[in-house]
Amino acid sequence: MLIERLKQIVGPKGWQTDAEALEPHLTEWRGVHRGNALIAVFPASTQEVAAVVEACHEAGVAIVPQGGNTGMCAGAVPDASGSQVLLCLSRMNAVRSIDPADFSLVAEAGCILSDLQEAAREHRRFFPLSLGGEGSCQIGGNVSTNAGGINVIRYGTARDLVLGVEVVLADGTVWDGIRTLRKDTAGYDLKQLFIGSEGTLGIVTAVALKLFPDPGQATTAFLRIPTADRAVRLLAHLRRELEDGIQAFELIGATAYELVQEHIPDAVSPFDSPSDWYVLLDTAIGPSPEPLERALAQALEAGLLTDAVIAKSEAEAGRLWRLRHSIAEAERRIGKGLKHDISVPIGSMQAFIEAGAARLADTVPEATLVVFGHVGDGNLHYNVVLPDGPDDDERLARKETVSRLVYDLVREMNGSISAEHGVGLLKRGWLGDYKSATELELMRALKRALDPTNTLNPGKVI
Ligand code: FAD
Ligand code: 2HG
Ligand code: ZN
Repeated sequence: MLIERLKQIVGPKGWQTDAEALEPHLTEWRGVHRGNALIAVFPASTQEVAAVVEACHEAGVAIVPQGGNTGMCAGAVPDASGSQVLLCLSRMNAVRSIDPADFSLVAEAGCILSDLQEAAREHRRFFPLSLGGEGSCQIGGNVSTNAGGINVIRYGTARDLVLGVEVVLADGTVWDGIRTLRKDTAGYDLKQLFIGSEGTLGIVTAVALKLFPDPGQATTAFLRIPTADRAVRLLAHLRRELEDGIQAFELIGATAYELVQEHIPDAVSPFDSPSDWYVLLDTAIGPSPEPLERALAQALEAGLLTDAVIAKSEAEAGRLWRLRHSIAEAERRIGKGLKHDISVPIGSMQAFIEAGAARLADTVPEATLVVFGHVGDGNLHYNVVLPDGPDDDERLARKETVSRLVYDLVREMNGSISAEHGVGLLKRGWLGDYKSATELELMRALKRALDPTNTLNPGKVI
């Protein structure tokens, strides 16, 4: 019987069927979706993952891979049937090797992102992937969702940071694609198939990552700006003045900012009076804040900002970043808003914000807009919170209307309905409406080729 076989493969420490122990693995971060599982397995090695996958494949039972379960689109939770096997990577958390001279690191998929940042730092190297969930998300999950975060403007998304992957394929075969080569044009770049595929094409068991020279302590500034379009102009100005030394550049709308101050006890605004928009930025320009001060003074003169605070210490910078990184948590506390992690060309951002607000005010005047995001990447978190209420048919229809309105506008502006969180379960229904038939068929062909029996994370993405 499958359950007994799985227990044997992973040993006594490697499985759970107890309801209480399973609970945190069955609900996604916001509690919007809850599933059930036949069993959760916690393999300790690639060989164990391969044996688990082979056993499930032979038994015709589906597998849902789970990393830190911080994902925002219900990709890591099983369906409600109780017939799927949850495969958690948390015990595979070893750093296999760090090569400072090669600026690379090889780690198992279950390593927590902040632990990898620290491991790189110990060797005076920098691993730039950074996001609010970094204390609990795993590198396997980051790679499987092609995570973005705050440093994309300078270092790219997870995809840009991966040199190689080790993957267990749908029948249990292990593909050892761990390489630290910067150049390799021998055939298709297969690792790209698994990056961002949300566990539907293979289980990532290890990754080889790029490291960078340690840029040292960033200079952090928090700004009040009058309109969102100033953020785009300000970014262009700072990139020019600081020789592209901008490392992070985040836009925060007033509602998101107020939510944080209301719901996160230690998040305190550095400003005495409110603004419609704020920018939080990090620069990698060496220890002196002087070039940033000069560039900000010019921006003030040009009306691109109305006030600025530059952090005087690492602790102060940490407090400013806490304001930004707490937005998702603050929003979670007020309910289950409709999340739209969209992107549009940077030049269209202001038009998107204006048109979105106008259309939503017409259609759902009762909605609250929580807008923030990674401006430098053209990525906005355009979240719409409706007043509390039971999810009856009318409310569900209203939610659908809201998301369609947002996604239609995204399409009009040649954007994407998902810039960083992925599709998972929540956006699967939308993908068909916003991708071309050709793209969808290519995706299905890949899924059929790599997972013909639909063993890996069925019902997600496509
Ligand atoms: P999970 O949630 O466990 O899984 C995500 C998906 O990947 C699922 O489909 C799962 O099946 C699959 N998966 C997980 N591990 C593997 C594996 N080893 N092999 C194959 N498939 C796997 N995302 C951003 O991009 N940018 C942000 O700025 C950002 N900020 C966040 C802030 C907060 C506070 C939180 C809670 C989340 C944030 N996220 C952000 C969302 C999320 O995408 C990331 O947290 C992270 O990349 C998910 O990693 P995880 O280990 O938690 O994956
Ligand atoms: C962020 O940028 C995350 O903070 C979460 O991507 C976004 O909560 C959200 O909508
Ligand atoms: Zn984000």
